[in-house]
Amino acid sequence: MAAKAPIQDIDDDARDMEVGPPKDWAAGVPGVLHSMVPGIREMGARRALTLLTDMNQKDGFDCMSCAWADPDHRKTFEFCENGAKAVTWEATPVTIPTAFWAQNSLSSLLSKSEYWLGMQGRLIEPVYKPQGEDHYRPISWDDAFTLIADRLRALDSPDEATFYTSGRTANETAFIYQLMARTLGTNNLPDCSNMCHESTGTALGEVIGIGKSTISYDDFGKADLIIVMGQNPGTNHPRMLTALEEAKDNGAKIVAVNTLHEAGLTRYKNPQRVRGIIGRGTGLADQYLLIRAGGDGWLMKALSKRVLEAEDAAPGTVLDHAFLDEHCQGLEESHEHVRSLDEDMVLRATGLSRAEIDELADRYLHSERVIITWAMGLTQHRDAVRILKEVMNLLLLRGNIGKPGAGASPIRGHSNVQGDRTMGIWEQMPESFLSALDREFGITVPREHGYDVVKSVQAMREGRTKVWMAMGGNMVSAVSDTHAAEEGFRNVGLNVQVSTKLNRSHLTVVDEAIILPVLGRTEIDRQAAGEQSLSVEDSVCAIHATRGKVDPVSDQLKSEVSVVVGIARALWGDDGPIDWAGFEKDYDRIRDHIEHVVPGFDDFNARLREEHGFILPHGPRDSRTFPTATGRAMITVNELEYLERPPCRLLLQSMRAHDQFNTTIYGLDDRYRGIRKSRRVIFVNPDDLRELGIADGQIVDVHSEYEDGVDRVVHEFKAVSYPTSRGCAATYFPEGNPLVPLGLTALGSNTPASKGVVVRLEPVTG
Ligand SMILES: Nc1nc2c(c(=O)[nH]1)N[C@H]1C(S)=C(S)[C@@H](COP(=O)(O)OP(=O)(O)OC[C@H]3O[C@@H](n4cnc5c(=O)[nH]c(N)nc54)[C@H](O)[C@@H]3O)O[C@H]1N2
Ligand SMILES: Nc1nc2c(c(=O)[nH]1)N[C@H]1C(S)=C(S)[C@@H](COP(=O)(O)OP(=O)(O)OC[C@H]3O[C@@H](n4cnc5c(=O)[nH]c(N)nc54)[C@H](O)[C@@H]3O)O[C@H]1N2
Ligand SMILES: [Mo]
Repeated sequence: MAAKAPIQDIDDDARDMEVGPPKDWAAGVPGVLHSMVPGIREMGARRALTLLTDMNQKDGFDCMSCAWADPDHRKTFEFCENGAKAVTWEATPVTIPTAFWAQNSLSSLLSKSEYWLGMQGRLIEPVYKPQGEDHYRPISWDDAFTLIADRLRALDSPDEATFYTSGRTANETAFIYQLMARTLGTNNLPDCSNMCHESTGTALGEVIGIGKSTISYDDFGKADLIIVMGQNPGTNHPRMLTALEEAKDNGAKIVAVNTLHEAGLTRYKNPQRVRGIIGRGTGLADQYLLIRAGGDGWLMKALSKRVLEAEDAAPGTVLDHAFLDEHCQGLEESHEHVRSLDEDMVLRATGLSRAEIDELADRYLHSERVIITWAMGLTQHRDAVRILKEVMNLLLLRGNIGKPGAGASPIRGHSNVQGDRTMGIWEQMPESFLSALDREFGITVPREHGYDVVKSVQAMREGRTKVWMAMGGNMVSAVSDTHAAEEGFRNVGLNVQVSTKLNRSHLTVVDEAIILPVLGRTEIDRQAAGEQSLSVEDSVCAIHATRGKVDPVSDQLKSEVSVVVGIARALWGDDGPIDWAGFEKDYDRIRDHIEHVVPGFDDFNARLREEHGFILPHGPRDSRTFPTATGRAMITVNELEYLERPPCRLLLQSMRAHDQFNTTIYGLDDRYRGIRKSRRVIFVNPDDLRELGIADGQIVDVHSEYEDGVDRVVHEFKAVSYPTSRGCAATYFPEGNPLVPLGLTALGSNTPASKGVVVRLEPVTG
């Protein structure tokens, strides 16, 4: 195979950083060219073309780069620059040779960057690190399964084992994985969603009875107003820009609410249109609100207040009375509460002017169909759940739920994070699901809630976790408080990582560890009954098949399904109530069980084979039926928190650069923000820099401050003057994670509050 892994690591030194002006547009020709070149160079033209033309197509595979929905009318190239990077990264022909493990000790690998680790190529053989040794070495699949089963059997309690899932895992795998954990007897099923849209699930669950988006793909084209909050689609959901452009063509207005100016929200050059190639592209945001961190709940409340005042001025004409009377509860209490909202507090908490808020209120009042979309800028705050309940309050007042062109649209991150939850990956699945499992398999699964991500780190640190297993992901780098997390991981007896590529979660191990290499989305999965398809659920509850298209990079790889089955059979043999071996032969059998356990999956196998798959039922979206305790949507009263910023401190968020997928780093550039050759940047408003006496470009240490008094610090970052809102700074994740205290989490959802950390900058001299 032609390509070689890099021998040199890339040295990320803030002093090498080149800083140019941020761009005011996203995508377009450079985007697509950037996306094609590395793929073709590394994989060879044929493999690259097969993959890029099969991506997100019927009969093809689902792109793993985000959970954006597929339109019914797909284009030949239904992918974006970052999707192409994700595919290239996975489908690379570079593999890690057996000699690598003897040549590289764990201690030496720990000094390498995530970039270098990922660039070593695909993991292709199971490896094992015995206690007391500093090297992994090859182990057979059977020995690995037996060893894992032995350690699990030896536990004093099944709750000493924890089973993590990252959101790339397909529905079928997720279903049998949670079944294995629960058959063993634990609900310890943390997942990346705990760090992602958990706040969304909590808030929407309370308000409308279901934690998922209330819109379908076509609603974007029917909306009058789309408010995009706390989200950077130009980098993280690039295909969403096409939907926004189409909405604009149909007359919609777009408002961006963000702590930063993001290129992709300003202007879009569509690579599939002539206008995008040669023209200026489409201006996207009609109004851009540069909000103070964590201020979004206050903004929503201020808008609700204006809606209620408009109703007072012209009774019966502003609120959607028919909807409120028939479907909602709590309007009066909320009305009372919002009426007394302190406008000065609103201005302080949002950093916006009254005129800006009035303008958005006016837009809202004059739009019949409004969609509000959001992502991590809203969910990763201490007050996230209340912020999202205020989003819902605003939508409910004018009936913007369950009608065409309107609704709440959380945009999910990992490509199947939503589906994993539907399949039971959650430490607190409801009784209805657990009893359905019992009935279907003739077992009794535990009822006590298990650990989420933050609780599982706490359990590891306290020595309560003996076996840690991860179906994908890189939790040690993804979770907050990196050093605390590393300490926890080093306490675990056996660490089992099911992975495609090497990352730091394989290295922060002390006792025993095993890496099990698996097929990726792009690769053909051959089992006894023939080539297998899997299924995924996107952000708008659409279920469709995904099927690998190229030969696996090695014939030693197993599918994720085979890995779960291998461990389950080593634990329980073939005589128990569950036919594990049958699951592996033919994934249709897994789907038959899903059909019996999970509502909405009737006739699963047949419908999955239909052209576009199918959409899961959703009461609020389909018929304005709300599966809450009262059967009504809840308008709620929320006392919002004001995110304090002590003098000479900044509110820090950690977010994604353009050249990364979560903890996977593709390169050191962040093209749209004008940053090249280093990721060690902290973006600061020019007025804050002046006030702090720090020069643009100065090298600083960043310390976070939290009530536990621990000094959390990252060293030698370059302070760069940038259009962020006053007092609000930004850095990248995972580099910023050591600054986020483990205990700083969203109330109600326990999501690390990685978008609202109080920090101080200390200039580095010399
Ligand atoms: N290429 C690529 N695609 C991805 C990913 C990736 O890493 N790379 N990750 C995937 C995953 S798992 C996820 S969850 C999504 C994440 O998608 P995003 O949520 O877009 O990801 P972030 O980079 O965290 O961006 C957060 C945005 O919120 C803004 N923000 C921060 N704080 C606030 C605030 O208080 N209020 C407001 N209004 N805005 C705020 C930030 O400036 C930034 O624009 O993307 C998915 N897609
Ligand atoms: N400070 C800060 N922290 C954050 C965030 C933030 O915005 N700021 N965002 C949070 C969010 S939204 C999320 S979702 C989490 C992400 O947390 P995770 O999902 O745990 O992390 P990833 O980086 O997506 O995982 C990458 C690894 O997954 C493995 N992998 C890739 N493809 C496959 C596959 O097909 N199968 C298997 N088995 N393994 C595979 C590879 O080994 C790769 O190294 O991070 C969270 N952490
Ligand atoms: Mo995410």
